[in-house]
Amino acid sequence: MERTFVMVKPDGVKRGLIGDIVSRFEQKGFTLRGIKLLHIDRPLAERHYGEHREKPFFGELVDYLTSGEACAMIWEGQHAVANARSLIGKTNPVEAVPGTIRGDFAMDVASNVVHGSDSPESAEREISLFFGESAAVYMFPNPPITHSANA
Ligand code: IDP
Repeated sequence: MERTFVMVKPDGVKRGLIGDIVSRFEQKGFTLRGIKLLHIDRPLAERHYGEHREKPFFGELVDYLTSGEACAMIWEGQHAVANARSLIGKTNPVEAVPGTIRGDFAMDVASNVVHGSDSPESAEREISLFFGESAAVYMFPNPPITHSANA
């Protein structure tokens, strides 16, 4: 079984798309292993998109990612990385086929609603970047995490 890292970016959260996106992953057959809402700070955004540091749109990309809350998720399944990328669609929504998340919900490459890891290695790097130690907890829901009123 493979895991991938998926994130509803701030424009997707603001537009109320978390539910629809989670639903598409569930319907496809993925298993949800971790989910959290967070406000990404600039150092985390810069690390996450480090490979794009030299690109002309890097500043705009970091502004975008830090502009509001994002929803970070770990999804597990067969060929999780490739299956997630096909659900998400092409980077540029102009090229993303209708039926994909970007094809259905986005118009502009600078606000394309969702992120999905591009390789199993990136997925593991991004999972530890966003979930840290807790990734292991989320990975093995047995025994489940219990929250006690006394904790
Ligand atoms: P991906 O998100 O489909 O893996 P990448 O090429 O890794 O695509 O780009 C990362 C993110 O950078 C994109 O999802 C998009 O938000 C942003 N981006 C890519 N190209 C441009 C651009 O030309 N202008 C503004 N933002 C861009």
